[in-house]
Amino acid sequence: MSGGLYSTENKEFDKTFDPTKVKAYGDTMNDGKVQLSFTLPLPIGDEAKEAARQLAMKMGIEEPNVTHMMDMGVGYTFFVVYGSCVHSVDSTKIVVPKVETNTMSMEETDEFIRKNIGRKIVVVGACTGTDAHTVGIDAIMNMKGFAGHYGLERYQMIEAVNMGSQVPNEELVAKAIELNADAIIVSQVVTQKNVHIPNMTELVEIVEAEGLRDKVVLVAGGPRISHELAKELGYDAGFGSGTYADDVASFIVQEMAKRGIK
Ligand code: B12
Repeated sequence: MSGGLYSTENKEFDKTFDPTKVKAYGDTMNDGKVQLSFTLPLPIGDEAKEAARQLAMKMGIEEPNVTHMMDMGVGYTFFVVYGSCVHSVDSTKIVVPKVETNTMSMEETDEFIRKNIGRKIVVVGACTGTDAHTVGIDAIMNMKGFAGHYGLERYQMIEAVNMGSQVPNEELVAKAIELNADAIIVSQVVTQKNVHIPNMTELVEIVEAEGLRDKVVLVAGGPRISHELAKELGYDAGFGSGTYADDVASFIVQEMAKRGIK
């Protein structure tokens, strides 16, 4: 076998590699070596260090070595622990739902729109709810884009409207209606206590209540947003870390073409 997730390439020196029982790699195959960091709500000292060691053992770390501890103040201590994790994963059984799109360059997407839709498309985006993180949605929408990939504002055939952060779902949908948007794109970065779930759900409900669901392509993104989660919540696609405008633009225009939207 060669290539892909189960590749045995470059493992000819160690015949003990088993794709059905993959363990963490330190410096020899299957040694299970991992490093983890966490904070305990305990004051720094030998007892806190021992608590960190015991907790690591309960996590399946054999012979844990507390290599670093730091006083975080007011009775909290930060730890770095090194050890051998006993657990393994069967990499042959892994299935990750992904957005199925042929990612095109900005020029190819513009050309695709000219050929298949015949007019500029309108994309409205925001980071919604109480979420104040603007960098993700800016990376996708702003002219300069992210990591050498221009944002949607740079596309000749896309009218991109970035509403910024902390935008209520009602306002986002109202703007989409006002501009006759073809796509609504949403950023969610804060996922503490699953705050993104009701917020993302509310948007879908408003879009449906306005009778827009078949008309707009609905996309969500953020570091902890998976395609699977977005689909579950009623979106057409979800994009995680490392997404570029190219991925989103390609998805939107191909989805529009699939639905026959002109
Ligand atoms: C910068 C930052 C802030 C800044 C934000 C400034 C700003 N204008 O954006 C400030 C200081 C305001 C801030 C505040 C808070 N933050 Co903050 N913040 C960060 C930090 C350090 C970087 C985020 C970032 O800019 N990433 C860079 C961008 C490019 O990456 P990205 O967002 O993942 O975007 C990419 C993809 O996810 C995707 N994507 C994102 N959005 C979209 C949308 C669409 C449509 C698509 C297709 C793709 C897409 O494409 C992007 C490019 O590839 C992260 C930690 C980290 N290192 O990630 C914490 C982090 C996100 N913050 C966090 C927290 C908890 C907060 C606060 C709640 C802290 C507090 N207790 O007050 C507040 C929340 C305020 C609020 N109301 O939202 C946590 C979130 C934890 C969680 N699981 O929810 C993090 C992870 C830090 C941590 N480890 O605890 N934060």
